[in-house]
Amino acid sequence: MQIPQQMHEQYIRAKEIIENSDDIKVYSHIDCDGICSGAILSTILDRQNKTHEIEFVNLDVLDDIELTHELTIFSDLGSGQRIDTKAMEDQKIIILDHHPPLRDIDYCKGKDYTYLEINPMHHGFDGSYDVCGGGLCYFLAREFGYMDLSWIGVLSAIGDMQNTKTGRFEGLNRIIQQDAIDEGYLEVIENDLNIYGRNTRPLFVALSYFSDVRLPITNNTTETMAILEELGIDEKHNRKKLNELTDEEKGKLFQRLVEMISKVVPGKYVRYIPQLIIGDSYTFIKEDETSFLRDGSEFSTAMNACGRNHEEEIAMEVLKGDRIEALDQLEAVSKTHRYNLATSINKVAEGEQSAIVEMENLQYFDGDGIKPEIVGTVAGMILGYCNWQKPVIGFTQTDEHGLKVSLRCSRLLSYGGIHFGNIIRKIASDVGGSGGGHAMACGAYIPLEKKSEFLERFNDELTGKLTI
Ligand SMILES: [Mn+2]
Repeated sequence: MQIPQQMHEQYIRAKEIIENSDDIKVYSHIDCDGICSGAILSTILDRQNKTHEIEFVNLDVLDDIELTHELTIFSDLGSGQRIDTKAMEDQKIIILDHHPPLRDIDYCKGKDYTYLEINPMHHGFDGSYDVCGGGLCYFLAREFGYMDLSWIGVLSAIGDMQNTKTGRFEGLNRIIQQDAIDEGYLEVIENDLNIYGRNTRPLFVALSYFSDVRLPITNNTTETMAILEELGIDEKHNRKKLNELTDEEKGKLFQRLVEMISKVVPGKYVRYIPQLIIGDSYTFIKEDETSFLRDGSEFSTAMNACGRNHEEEIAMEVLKGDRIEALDQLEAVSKTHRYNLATSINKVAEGEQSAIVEMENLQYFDGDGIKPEIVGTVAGMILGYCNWQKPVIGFTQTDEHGLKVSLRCSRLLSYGGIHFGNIIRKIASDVGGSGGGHAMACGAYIPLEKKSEFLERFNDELTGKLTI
């Protein structure tokens, strides 16, 4: 795998533009991918002695934005927004984005300002699986010779769920992964047993969060302990973490999970079972053995926690190398985040009466009082309490007139071919809102009074699509 010639030429051009600019502003997205993008760009600019400003934003503030600097760089966003309507002569714009582009590759021609958009979709790649924002920024770093930033590119791709379809990286992501291995930052174990919490959670706890399918072990640590003891993996006074298991122990646990899942999934899904529990694992080997930064998934969760709590600067400082003050702050943010999630889940699923309402083809809950930033994560965790064969939708009010909608579903549904990101985009726009996202994790903003209409249309849209 190589960067195509035309794309590489764009990077050479981007490097020149940066070298010839002094007053630089970066806009990046507020999630793990966007934060990684910002950290990579900021490191490049620091090393080039370029003063710069970074702002992490939501997509909605970018349309018709005033450009205030000589050079404005947009990372992990920009391709889908009208960011250059107010561009003045001699201003410069660089976009590094993997989302569907509004403009084609020749758009830059004949403009009186400099416009350079690097988007993998202009070069025949898939922005969901081949490369994401952080990866695109890393290729710029690579052009400057900064291969040591490759691990941040890998982290961005994990955070962006680029590996969900096959359990491994594909396309341009393979280049980034290889650089990170060659530079001594990354170890990849292919087809590893993949259960979230590898480095920080006792395995019996990690297993109890299994929610793609409702199993006897889901939310049941008594059961997970019993199984681990029976398999000879754990003893009462010696509870292990996943990273402490031998290959043989991982094999036994894999077998048992496959048996359990096979009993409850319809035939159509049986062939996808291994994908639920097997995938490449990513270890950042320069991080401390016991740190949550050592495992790619756990590190990316911490980055997302910062985004959801508007603490992107802390996340960026950790990425840029601060392992003292910023790391303490990062732990504090993660802790608050976990506490907020737990209280929200308690409210929705564990109270006297479950707040989950089931319709024919979907289920939903009203997340009254749940912050819009975390309603999606809550929906994902709620899956373990409801019917995995239907998506779960969470609502929460953003202001007097607006509703944030978040959808999560079992990975099995998306492996089965359904893409909820596309469905939610359509239904949201039908009711006067906007939305989009991944196959199994997506969201929308809709007018408050359109909630029932949204639910009805969504439910109708799914008729026949979830048949098993
Ligand atoms: Mn992204």
